[in-house]
Amino acid sequence: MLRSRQVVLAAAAAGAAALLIGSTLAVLTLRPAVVDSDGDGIPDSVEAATQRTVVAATAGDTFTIRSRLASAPYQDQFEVSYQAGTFFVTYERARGSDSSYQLELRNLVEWVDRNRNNRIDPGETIGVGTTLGTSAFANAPVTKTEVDSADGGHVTELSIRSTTANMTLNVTVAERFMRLSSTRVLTPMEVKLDLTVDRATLAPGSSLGLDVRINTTKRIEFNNQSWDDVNEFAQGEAGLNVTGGPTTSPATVFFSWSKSAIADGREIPVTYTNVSTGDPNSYELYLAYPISASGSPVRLVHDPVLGVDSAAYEGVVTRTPELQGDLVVYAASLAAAVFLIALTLIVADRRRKKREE
Ligand SMILES: [Ca+2]
Ligand SMILES: [Ca+2]
Ligand SMILES: [Ca+2]
Repeated sequence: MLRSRQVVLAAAAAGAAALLIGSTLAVLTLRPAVVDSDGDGIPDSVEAATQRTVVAATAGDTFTIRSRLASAPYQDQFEVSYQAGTFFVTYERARGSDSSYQLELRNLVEWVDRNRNNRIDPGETIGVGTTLGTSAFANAPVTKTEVDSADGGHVTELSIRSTTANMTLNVTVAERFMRLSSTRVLTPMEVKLDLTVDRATLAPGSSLGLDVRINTTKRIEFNNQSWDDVNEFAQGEAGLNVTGGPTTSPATVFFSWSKSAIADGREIPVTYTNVSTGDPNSYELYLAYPISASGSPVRLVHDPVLGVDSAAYEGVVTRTPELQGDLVVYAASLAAAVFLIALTLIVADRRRKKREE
């Protein structure tokens, strides 16, 4: 008697296990296949929902990039403009919150790392450095190139060569996601800035640094990890967020940079120091390129990014209807499994009672 009951229970347990495995497999196989036509790692569905329309205009030493979401339901527009060495980033959300900052490339500095912490600390800059801003970029024309990427989005490239200081700024903005390297995907919510300094002459033993001034009336926060890094579009990036509006619907724009750069073909670490200017709406940022120069000219390439934390993008990735559908299937399978176990046990129990009678 006991034996047959154990057999029935074992059978019921086996059946339930089979159902659980089956339902899990169903969840896995019912999930629609993720299609990534251009192979950049971003599914077609996400690319289509976040595709933007970019309009870039240039005039003399200025440019304006307007980027807005191509399709409803989210309204989302940001703008990156530039004039003679200074960038302006603005983002307005549909319900009124907004954020912005102004960023000026001020100086190339020469520094000696006296306390050996790899960062530029107060008192470590030497000499007069090289003035950037309008001194190097006024009347330096902006040239524009437009290309189509493999996925059908437009890619705009703007290039500026400084009149002094041997600096080149290459600006790239794309309407759809674009893979740049194995570790970097350019998102449609940002503008990439390739910054090249050619033949910087430094005193032996000193390093190169970039002095950047950020002006904003919004809240600023420096982070050791950038938005792109957190969202796995980049690796090893630091940055700053500038946030305006209420905490329930904040608007955030960012400036971020890779924590490594290339100096004369060699990878070097990049660190930053945020120095107070005395003005509450103004921040001095030093990006440090520790190279310990040998006396011969140095070529440096670094690639910061100006972008927005897009509410529309968050909306698209958090909706994920496929996953919700899968959860319904999974919950239904589990309920069916529990129901069958209960039914088996009841039936077995009744049979046992009958036999006992
Ligand atoms: Ca793709
Ligand atoms: Ca230092
Ligand atoms: Ca793409």
